[in-house]
Amino acid sequence: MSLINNAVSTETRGDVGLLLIDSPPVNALSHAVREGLVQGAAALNDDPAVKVIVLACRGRTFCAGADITEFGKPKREPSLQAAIAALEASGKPIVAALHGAALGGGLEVALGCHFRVAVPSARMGLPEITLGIFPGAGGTQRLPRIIGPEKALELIMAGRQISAREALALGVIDEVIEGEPIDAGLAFAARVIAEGRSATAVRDRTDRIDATRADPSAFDGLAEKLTRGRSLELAPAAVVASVRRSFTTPIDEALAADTAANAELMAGSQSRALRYLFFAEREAAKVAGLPAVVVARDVKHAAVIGAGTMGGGIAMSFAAAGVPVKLIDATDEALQRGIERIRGNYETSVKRGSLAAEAMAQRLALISGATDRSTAAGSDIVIEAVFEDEALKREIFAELERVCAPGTILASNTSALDVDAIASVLERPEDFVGMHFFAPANVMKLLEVVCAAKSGPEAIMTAMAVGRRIGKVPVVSGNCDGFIGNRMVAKRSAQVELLLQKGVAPQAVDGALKAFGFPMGPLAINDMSGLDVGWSIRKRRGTPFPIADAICERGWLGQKTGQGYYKYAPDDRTPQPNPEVEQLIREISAQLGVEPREISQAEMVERMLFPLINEGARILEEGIAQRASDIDLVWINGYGWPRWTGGPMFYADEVGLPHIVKRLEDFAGDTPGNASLKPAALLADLAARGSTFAEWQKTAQAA
Ligand code: 3H9
Repeated sequence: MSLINNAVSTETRGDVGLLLIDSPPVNALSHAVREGLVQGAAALNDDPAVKVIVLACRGRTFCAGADITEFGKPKREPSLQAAIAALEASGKPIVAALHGAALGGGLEVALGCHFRVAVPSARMGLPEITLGIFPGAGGTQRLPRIIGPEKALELIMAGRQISAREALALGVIDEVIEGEPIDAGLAFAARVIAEGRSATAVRDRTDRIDATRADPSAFDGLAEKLTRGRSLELAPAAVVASVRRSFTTPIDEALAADTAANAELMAGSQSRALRYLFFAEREAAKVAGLPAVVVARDVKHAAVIGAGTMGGGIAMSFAAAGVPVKLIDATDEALQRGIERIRGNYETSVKRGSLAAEAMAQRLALISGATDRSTAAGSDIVIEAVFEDEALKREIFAELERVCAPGTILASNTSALDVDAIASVLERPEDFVGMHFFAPANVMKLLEVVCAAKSGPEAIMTAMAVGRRIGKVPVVSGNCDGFIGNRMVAKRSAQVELLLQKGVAPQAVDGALKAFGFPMGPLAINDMSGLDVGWSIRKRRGTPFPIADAICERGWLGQKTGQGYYKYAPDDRTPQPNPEVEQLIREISAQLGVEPREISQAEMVERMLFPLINEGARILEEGIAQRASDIDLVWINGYGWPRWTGGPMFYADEVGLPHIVKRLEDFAGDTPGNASLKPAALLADLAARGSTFAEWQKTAQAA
């Protein structure tokens, strides 16, 4: 073995040269790897004994792409494009042998090779769009040349990963070979030599792009469809423009244009935000303050108490991850209703084509039903998802503790109750934890893992691990009214009510946040969930909202009653302006003596978002959230905050904390008595020091 540098080495096996990357944890294409690839390929080309080169990677994966930690830093040659060009120009054919994941730049490297083989478990894809950039190291030029521009566009726009089988069917790879990746590469290389196979560099192929060049109408139609509704994001249009260059522009010119376009995206705030979220998701898995080694308990069976919409959604999440789950409700009727609702959801997915009929059957087979809570015994985790009645929840947990073995995780899906009060009935409170799912629980990614005062490390880590296993993004929260997300949302709701009182129509309120990038406005969401939900919370808290309450008093409870803030035609969920509500708003504003005035969209956005950011700062001060980035994940995954702005705390840093403090003071000035608009001490302090939430987080983590 010859070491080229600390990341790349070469070996010879008979007449095959091995070019090996070994750069843990994921063989990202750091400067050392790029340099090693160029020098290693040159060394093997100079070796007269070598006829074919196999490029493979050590460790758990082929290559996770460009080294994201290098983005935003000064560029070092060779660039990834240049390293790939060197491989493609190799006088001896190179076979890329893929295992684990070949993602982004990792797949682009493989596309620069002359042949590609993969072990059956390998996955590949170009996920750059999820980082706000596009595969600018040739992925947008080479993938269309082997699978056609339309298929390439679909894969790159979705950032979707495909299996080795799908890659073979599409023509991304030449063969799927069982066994160790290096052996697979060597076996294929031996055949290349024996059969004297000639190799055409992908850049020189035109057979799959000729048809689109002659008639781009299918490509144009697809591009229009795939960018629809994404006009606020910069990367999708850049992907389309770049893939279009694959059939309109000579490749070297196209690659140069790609470099310039990608550099611009990479330097912009959208890509910065998306890269930040990539690391934030990994950081969120770490729970501060727990003993160094805590092993999550193995969850082989789960049970859910309560077969309502929430319980059913949670059960569906377990079934989707292949975990057998028992759904338990008090009566056979409630149970059957719950199971029928699940079946109905699956049937809709099958009709839409998003779920195969066999997968539906497999998932249904994993969901069993029972009416006796004692049948939860034998499950490794039991999640209670009954309605928000503290006495009932306590009774359920007392019984569960009696019937389940010590060590069974007992979790409550409460969104509104004090988890310490629920846990107070338990003799083993260390086994108890809150697991707050978001509706629809089978779809929404957010899971708040709520730590009660006595929740044990294993219960917390098991909830986090099981959450990830069932496809959620778990975030740790301390115990307080509303936990992280709903506590912050309450501050926005108060401002929404005030905007209505100032004479702004519901569609203008929602329009402002939609223009910011939220998929739905808060009032349309309230109509969808049912206005009685917030009404009962306001009554409990003693915080009346004159307009919202008046709407509820008239029996207008949202979509389910045909009108709420908006009107709805029968069987149509499209919100239509509601003149009756607009009249009601005028009447109540007049009674309250509020002078209606024009409010710009920018001001509405600030009025709705800055108070919730302020509450986020309080949540950090109190240690309810571990990190500012955890708060961002809550909003991105549970409340539709547009990903490309990074979440509320990242966005606050981008806007500048002094501006936020100033605007909060302005709003407090025209909203007397609203104490929550007073800038939080942490926010005021960071703003005064010219600091940011990101810097605060870095210092807190280092401490
Ligand atoms: C790109 O390629 C651009 C090009 O087109 C060129 C344009 C000009 N860089 O996820 P894990 C770290 S853009 C740096 O927990 P898993 C990660 O932070 C790139 N670091 O493991 C973590 O660190 P820590 C396109 C990276 O087994 C550790 O590795 N590629 C990178 O669950 C383990 O990661 C992508 O977007 C990276 N590229 O999943 C793929 N990737 O231990 C990104 C990972 O300190 N990566 N790290 O927390 C992934 O999707 C997953 O990491 C992967 C492994 C599936 C590979």
